[in-house]
Amino acid sequence: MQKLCKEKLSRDSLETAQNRVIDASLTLVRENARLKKELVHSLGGAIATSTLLGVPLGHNSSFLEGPAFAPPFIRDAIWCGSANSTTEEGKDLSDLRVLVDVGDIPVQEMRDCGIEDERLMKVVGDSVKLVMEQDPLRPLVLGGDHSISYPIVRAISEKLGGPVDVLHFDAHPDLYEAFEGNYYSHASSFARIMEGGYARRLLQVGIRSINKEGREQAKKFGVEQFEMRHFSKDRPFLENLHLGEGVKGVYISIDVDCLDPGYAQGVSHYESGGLSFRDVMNMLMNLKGDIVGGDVVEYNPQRDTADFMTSMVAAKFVRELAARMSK
Ligand SMILES: [Mn+2]
Repeated sequence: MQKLCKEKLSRDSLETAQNRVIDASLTLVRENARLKKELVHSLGGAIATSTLLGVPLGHNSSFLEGPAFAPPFIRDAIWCGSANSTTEEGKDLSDLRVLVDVGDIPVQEMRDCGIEDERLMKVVGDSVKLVMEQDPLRPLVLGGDHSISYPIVRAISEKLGGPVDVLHFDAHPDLYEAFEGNYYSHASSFARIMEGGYARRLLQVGIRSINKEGREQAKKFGVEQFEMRHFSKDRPFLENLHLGEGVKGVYISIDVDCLDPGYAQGVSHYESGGLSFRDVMNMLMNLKGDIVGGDVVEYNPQRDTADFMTSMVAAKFVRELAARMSK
């Protein structure tokens, strides 16, 4: 931003121009969401319609930034002709009452304008709120690195007027106070969520890369961590979860690296000894609770196999989560 200022524009006129770009981005989300809501109503309405919102943001990753390119790959895979549009429990994703899409936030374009993280994260949250304003739409966000879960959960909690319960699938707890000095790091998003009071309970499942700080932060925030080394013992509990009672509902965050890398090579952080896709599905399918939003993050197409197999894995998470959220 300083560079842009020095070259051509005063700080004030730059900020005015940046705000116009932000407004244009929010207007596109708002109008898309409004149209999709009208279409859902014209089909007889729904109680909850899963709404895809892409956040192509990868610069808060500590290792590789490929998740910035993920949303279009996941969309392609959702609608890939090799599969049909019916989910495992029989929902038809081509029914707009089940699933709609409001497109991507132009993250890179905003960064090119010198818009920095504090405002960028607010745009992510404001976009989520614009989706929620069009009842029955509920946000299902395509990442992006995991830093985006913070503004999403913050926005949902602010919009609903209280905390939610968060079910978080990941190899990593993402609880660093500020990873490598980055307050918005993808490794710190759940510290931000907990210190903000946006979650009552945070359940982390699939954890197998955790150090002293991760355990101390979990203790400090009262996080319920379910480590892979105890998974066979925890499985009966995790396959019978009832969350969101007495708060504003349940939020589900799926980091694709919760899976063993044998199931999902297209991620930035390979950590062996992870969950199978079916393990996650068993927990999701049996979960009782009102799902108010979710994300699927950390898919990295730049690390995927030549035929983009992991895009199909991320897409199946999205498809099945969309089916669970919609009603
Ligand atoms: Mn992770």
